[in-house]
Amino acid sequence: MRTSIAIFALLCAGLLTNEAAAEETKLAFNPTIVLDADTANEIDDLYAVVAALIEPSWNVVALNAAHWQTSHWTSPTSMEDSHRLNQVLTGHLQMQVPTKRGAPARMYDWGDQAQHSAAAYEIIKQAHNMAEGERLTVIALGALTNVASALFIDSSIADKISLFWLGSSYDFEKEIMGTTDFNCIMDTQALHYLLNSSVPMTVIPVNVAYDMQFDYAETAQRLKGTHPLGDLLVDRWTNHMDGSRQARAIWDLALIYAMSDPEWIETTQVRTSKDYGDRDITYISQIDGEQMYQAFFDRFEAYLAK
Ligand SMILES: [Ca+2]
Repeated sequence: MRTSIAIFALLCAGLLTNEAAAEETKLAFNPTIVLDADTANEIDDLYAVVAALIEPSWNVVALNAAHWQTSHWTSPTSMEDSHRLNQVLTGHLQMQVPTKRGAPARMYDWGDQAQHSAAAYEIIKQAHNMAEGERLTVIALGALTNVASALFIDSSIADKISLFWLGSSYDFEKEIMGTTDFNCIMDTQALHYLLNSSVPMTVIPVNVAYDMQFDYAETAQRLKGTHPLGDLLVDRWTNHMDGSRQARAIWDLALIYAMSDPEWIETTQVRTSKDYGDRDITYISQIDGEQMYQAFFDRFEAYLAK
């Protein structure tokens, strides 16, 4: 009798552990989404924007352009370049998603720190359009300028948005957050403004996103000739200033698939240090990069076949 009670207890414990694990990996968010991308910066944003736009369960209500003006290798018009490329992508997909210009540079250092852009005001508008108790999902794939500026202009949206972002690094063993990666340093004012806010944040750090690698030969073979958009995605890789790489992380896409396919990830709740907001963040701590990699081609082909 005692043995069966013990076995029953163990079974229950196992069940609870599994349930707890499932609960831990679940990323809850409203499918009403503003996507904010520094599309012209690298290669990965294009793949991520396409994946988000063709995700059938999502409703992308606006596609914002972000700058990377702080970088040493920026173009003179980084935000505008992203904006134009966003329009090219929606054009290829024949989608009427509104494209909004974001900040042309990082937030100001003092006074009215906000960059007053169409993208920032779009986030505010869409946040207030949400039903009572619902939060707009904001996915940021670059500098956080547009999101932080929206919050600076209208602090009431802290209760109306949830932020999902690729950025920072995190050492899960030593519990140390790093903020010297590209997306952090493009706007440290914006990063600290959001860390010190109550906006819920879910973050995929660059060291985790790195686990999804695309192979150039396979990417070209699967995409080239499928559609002008497939050609564009391959040409972007070839023509980028470091286009000679045979494999590369498609960073931003990892966040999109972490959200759409949470069974491929694990998450960890992190309490940031006092100098980084002293707040809770959901960190994506592991991904199944191979599943994500293959999913992109399968879903792109399925979308074109429709
Ligand atoms: Ca990006």
